[in-house]
Amino acid sequence: MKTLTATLLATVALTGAAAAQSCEVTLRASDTHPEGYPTVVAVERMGEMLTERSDGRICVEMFHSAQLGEEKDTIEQTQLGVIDLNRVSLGPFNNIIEETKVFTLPYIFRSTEHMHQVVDGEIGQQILDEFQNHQLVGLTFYDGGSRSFYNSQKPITSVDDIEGMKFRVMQSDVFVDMVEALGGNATPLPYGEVYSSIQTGVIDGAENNWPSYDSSGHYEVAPYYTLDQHLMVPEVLTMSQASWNSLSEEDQQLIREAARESTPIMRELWQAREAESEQAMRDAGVEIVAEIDKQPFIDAMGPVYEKHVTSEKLQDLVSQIQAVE
Ligand code: GTR
Repeated sequence: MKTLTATLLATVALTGAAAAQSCEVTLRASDTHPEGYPTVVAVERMGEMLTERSDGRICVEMFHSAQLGEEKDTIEQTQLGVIDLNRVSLGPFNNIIEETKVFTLPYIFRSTEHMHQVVDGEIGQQILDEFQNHQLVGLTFYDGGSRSFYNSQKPITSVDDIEGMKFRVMQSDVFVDMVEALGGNATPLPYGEVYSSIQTGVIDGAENNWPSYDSSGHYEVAPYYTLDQHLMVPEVLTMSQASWNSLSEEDQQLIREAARESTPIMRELWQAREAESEQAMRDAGVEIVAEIDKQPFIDAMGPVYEKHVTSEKLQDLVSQIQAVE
């Protein structure tokens, strides 16, 4: 009996060890958002698909909540191969991959549907392909909703109210120029520094979508939110080219497919989360300016386009995006 139990235990232990060891490849994934956020869940689901389809050989280990650093730093780490998978906004790529600017221009997308048509089509693929020239592999796009201004001072009801106000922007010159074109002052800062910077009055506010405004707690220190929806910045799932090159073509294909399949999952989660967060913000007592004339905001963006859409390549991409129905 004793021997049998011992044998059984040994077998269980062995199976356990084998299961733990069967992940031949563990991809370290980074995200600035907390557990349960749509981008985090989508990459975790992608990991489950990969593990299943590779018979347990490939696993994804998620480091959420900026555990591996702020986006600008994690991008560098991904280029170096320290981080394997990185889900980031396209914004911080602007200063590295010029072509990404076209998807981050203010009011470039007319609607979520327009953005989906563009990023899911040929233009989206062209932008993903650009990552290859920067030690990265562009896998798929996720939604980032519409971004609007919020601040600690007053309800913004027109462009004139922005005059002289200080806003944090993502680390990209496009967004610095965007705020300046509206008469404000822009401070590029990592996401993780926004809360305390508003709290201490270093900046008056920032801009983001409902779920980020909610999950970051920024609404606690900046309770005025104006739905001017100046940006719709897609998010992107990237992989380190160094990690990519270490895999077989079959495994690369598995990753490409699972990444692509994670996009509709993300979008469904996103839609629900956007509505939930908007409601949570209303319940928390945020003062929302929902009725705002966007035309003066749109009209003010001319200089941003002039300054950033300079090469023929970018001009052509912008025209192509605008032509998509
Ligand atoms: C969020 C986005 C993040 C990050 C953040 C920011 O909407 O999902 O990836 O870019 O905005 O403002 O830094």
